[in-house]
Amino acid sequence: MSNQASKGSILFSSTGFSEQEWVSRIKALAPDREIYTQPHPSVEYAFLWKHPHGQLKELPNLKILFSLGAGVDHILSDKDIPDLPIVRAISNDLTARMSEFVIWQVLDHHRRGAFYRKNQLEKTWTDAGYQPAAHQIKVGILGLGELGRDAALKLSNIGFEVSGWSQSQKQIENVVCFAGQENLPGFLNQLDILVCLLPHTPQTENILDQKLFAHLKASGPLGAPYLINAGRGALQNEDDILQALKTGALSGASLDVFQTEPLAVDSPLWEQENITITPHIAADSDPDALLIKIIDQIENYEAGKNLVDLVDLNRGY
Ligand code: NDP
Ligand code: OXD
Repeated sequence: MSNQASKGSILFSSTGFSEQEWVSRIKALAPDREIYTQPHPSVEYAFLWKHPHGQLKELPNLKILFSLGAGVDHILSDKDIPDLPIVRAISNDLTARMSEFVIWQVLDHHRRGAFYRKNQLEKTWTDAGYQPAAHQIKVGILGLGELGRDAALKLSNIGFEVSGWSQSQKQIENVVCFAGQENLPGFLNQLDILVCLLPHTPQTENILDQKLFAHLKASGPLGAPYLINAGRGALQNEDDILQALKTGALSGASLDVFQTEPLAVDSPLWEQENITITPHIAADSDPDALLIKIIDQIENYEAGKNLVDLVDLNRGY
């Protein structure tokens, strides 16, 4: 039908995602829309993951920026983004995958995975001593948003004693909720395992540093506290983490994100026995789970409905 008004076209722009795979999925879900992989004046919607900065500044028909990730620091760090609504990725698929990652790392530390893997390599039949039960272990989550809340509830269901920290006060069943800068030390000083699921903003940048580690307690049933960061690399001071491992302020760390990604081959983090490194895979989502929601949002928007999952530009997340 050639007289039908054409539907708003889409720009897909990413670094690190397979363009071929994503574009073919977008085409399958939105067969009636043009898809571009380079800026084009007709583009109305931009699907973004680490796009080349400056690329969006002269697109006269652009209406909405969609982040293909939960985090939007990759968009907000572009000084040339147009003043348009930004919608971020929130999906049950992504949330469930992040909780899987957090539970994996918490349980691996709790049940002394590294110790037993090393013993197996050396064919050594030795136990690690008394194994505390989950209810004896205090896990704290920095960030009680979409991801932190789900991880907190699931860890609590396993039996861990769970607390969390956020900007605004939360109420979550069986989770002790702390809020605000003034309550950060009280949150930190009771923990055995610290999980970070904060977004990267000017306020949270470098938050995992020596000053924060100084608030952690010296020892608990598993020894010194253990750090898990799946938020962003910019939240962590890697020199301070190495120093904290040296002094014993931290017993180990699971890091999924890094100041510079990919992590440089000469980074001393690779050499640390008590660090588990994963290459930013904590919650790699099913593209369809994200795209179905985005295309639905576009259809709703074109039908006059309000957008959901909008980024609050004042808060920066
Ligand atoms: P949300 O925006 O839903 O939650 C963010 C949480 O952090 C909120 O509870 C918020 O508090 C809290 N927060 C933000 N700033 C501060 C601050 N200054 N002080 C105290 N608390 C603060 O984000 P999501 O849970 O969806 O995602 C979190 C982050 O996880 C993403 O931004 C991204 O960086 C990372 N991520 C990493 C992935 C990976 O594979 N490694 C995958 C997906 C996401 P409040 O609720 O009061 O606003
Ligand atoms: C995200 C990520 O922000 O994968 O979704 O890091």
